[in-house]
Amino acid sequence: MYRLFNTHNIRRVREAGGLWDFRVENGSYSGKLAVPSCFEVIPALAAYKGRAEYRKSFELCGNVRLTFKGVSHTARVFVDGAPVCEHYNAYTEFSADLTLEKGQHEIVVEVDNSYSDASALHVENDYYTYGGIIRPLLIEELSTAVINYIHITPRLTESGWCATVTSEIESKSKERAEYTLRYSLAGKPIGEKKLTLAPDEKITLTESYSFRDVTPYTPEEPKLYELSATLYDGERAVDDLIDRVGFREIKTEGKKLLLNGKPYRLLGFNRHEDYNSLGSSIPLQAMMRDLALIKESGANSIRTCHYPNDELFLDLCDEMGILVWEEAHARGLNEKQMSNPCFIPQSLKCIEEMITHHYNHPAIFCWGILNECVSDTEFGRECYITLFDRIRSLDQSRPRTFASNKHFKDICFDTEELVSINMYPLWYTFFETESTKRMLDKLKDHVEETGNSHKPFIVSEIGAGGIYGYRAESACKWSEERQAQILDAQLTDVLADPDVTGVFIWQFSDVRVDESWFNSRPRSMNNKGVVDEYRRRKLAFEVVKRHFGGK
Ligand code: ADA
Repeated sequence: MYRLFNTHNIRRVREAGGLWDFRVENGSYSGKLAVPSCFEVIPALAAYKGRAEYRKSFELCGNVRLTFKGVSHTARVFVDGAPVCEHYNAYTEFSADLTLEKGQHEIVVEVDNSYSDASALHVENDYYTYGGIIRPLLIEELSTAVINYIHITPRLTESGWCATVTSEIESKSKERAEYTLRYSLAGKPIGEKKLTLAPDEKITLTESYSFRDVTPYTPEEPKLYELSATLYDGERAVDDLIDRVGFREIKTEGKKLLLNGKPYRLLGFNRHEDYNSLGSSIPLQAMMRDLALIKESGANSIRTCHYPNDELFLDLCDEMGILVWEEAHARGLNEKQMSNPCFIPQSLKCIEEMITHHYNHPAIFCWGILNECVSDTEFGRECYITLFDRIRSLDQSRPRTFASNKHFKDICFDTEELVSINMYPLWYTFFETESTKRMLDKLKDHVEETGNSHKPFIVSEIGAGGIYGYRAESACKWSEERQAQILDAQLTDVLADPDVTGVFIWQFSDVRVDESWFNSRPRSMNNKGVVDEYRRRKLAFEVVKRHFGGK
């Protein structure tokens, strides 16, 4: 399963899952491997870093699109021995279009999860880069033209809801042809457009429609509508694409974040895609388990630290009314790493793929970039501006932000619509350790000095470590008791401050990290979860539930 709803009635799409022939370059394993999955599910490969190869044959014919929802972290794809595409970054979708004679065709996917100068975003880090075809792979049968995406931007006007609908249509034919594109919402026709495509031409069409009698999307009532686009050649339907829309608007008004005009306070978690021995390839039932716990805690939002998430998870957030800060891939990169010539191109590509494929999710309320990167130098500032400009060129409907740890030296608060700050008072000794309130007040004063106190202010990370099952009367650091005490004190001060628009606890669950982080990460894990990697609750879970009003 790759979406929670049917995305096509005309286009034939099948999942190319199941068992593939698989081997790793160093010869330590060859056999079968499930797609999707991380290759770390094979015990012998639990710490494997390097190249691996998947191989499987399929009956294919005509215009075919191979759509990869996620390959970690570099993919090189071959069909019948010929290279067809390659892609960098584990967390965004990519595809390859082919025209094939009818018959058996062998697909080979070469995967690499090792670190090198060719990888500016997947680096040794405080989360783990797993390996493999971690998300679904689709085989799509195309006709003479294809609808690549439909983007829907709802807007509330005096006379009710309307929406701009932008579609990208691509010719897969060597002939010039005329088509009709028909839209419908929840099965009701809403409009059509005539178009002509030259051979191999790609065009975008934008229309506005009004929707008088729709129910707004709110977290309390997350009403979703299926919007479908169908492409006709005469009266013959040649392609279609169905996506979902929620009629909601995100705006800021001073320090407030407005959802459909009403102030909304974010009570959230940072959540990595890491599910104990399944790694970053998480099935629907495990996503459900996380969201059930998150909902039970009283949280109403999630930050996808530090990369775009699986769209199946975003579908669930849409359905459950859990708002999402989705983030382009980057964590804690220094000036040398941001000077890697691959850094800007790989970051821009990640942003383009993230927004192109996730644009319609009503749960996504903002786009984030460059977590704790270099936002305190002119060089770094240019990078933030370059990436934020690309976001704005792709989406004018959502605010932008980045989580800063440069605090009193940060010079980029003016480049974003939401000011977000990571802070760990009472945990890390280099922070103000007596009082979260004092630390918060100092940070807000600095934001005011930089002329950005008129914007919503979010505590994008706050928390402490606690090792599941380690109980100590001393309540020493790494005990569950101390983690619960610190989170209690932090949340008391943060939530008592009316200037704080939202808070995201670091973090939902314990996650694996690169071994180079072992000295500050017992078990080579980031142990700041309120549940451990098996989703077993720590004492801190009940503390969060009390502060977030969980039931
Ligand atoms: C930073 C970083 C997180 C994590 C956290 C921690 O704020 O953004 O990814 O590393 O610190 O656990 O210290």
